[in-house]
Amino acid sequence: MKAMAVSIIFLGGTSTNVINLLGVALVATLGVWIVASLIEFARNKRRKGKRMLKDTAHELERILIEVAPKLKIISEADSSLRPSAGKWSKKEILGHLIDSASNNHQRFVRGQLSSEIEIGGYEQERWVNSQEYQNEAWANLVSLWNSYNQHLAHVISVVPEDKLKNSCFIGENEPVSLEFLIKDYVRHLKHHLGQILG
Ligand code: NI
Repeated sequence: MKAMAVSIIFLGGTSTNVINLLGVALVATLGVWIVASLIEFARNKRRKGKRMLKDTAHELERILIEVAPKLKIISEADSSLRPSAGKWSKKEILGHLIDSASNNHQRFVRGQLSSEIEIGGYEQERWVNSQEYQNEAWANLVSLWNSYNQHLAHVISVVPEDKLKNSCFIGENEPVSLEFLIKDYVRHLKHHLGQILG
């Protein structure tokens, strides 16, 4: 650029030419800088999204490895016990977590298919009652819950990071992002596991 400016002066250009040329150079440099910054910003955002997905999938896998053996040794009698009238037994809490897995499986997949989706909510008490988890074998529930979550950990790990901001309208609630749903799924799971193992 300096060489060009010098050559223009040499060819008889005025100082106005030089100032114009410097102006163009400045605008071009600024333009390049802005584009480079935007590309870097988008790259960082993608990296952050990818990291969140990998971390969440690993956390879920770690929970399964740690918790599944503890669940397996709980007896049929203990798992059926309701702490008080109207409170869920361990079987019913784990059943609720299976319902959460199956509903969130739908959300995690459908939530990738378009930037805005509507999905019905689920009535948690009625789902637990209508399936009579209380009358199902504990070992079967533990096995289903464990396998379903192994699959969900895989599903989470392969969500494209550019889908994380997709909006999901669930029932009558305010829309939430797919990213929120994924994080909230594991938070909810930990909460109920605490009730079973606490
Ligand atoms: Ni719950």
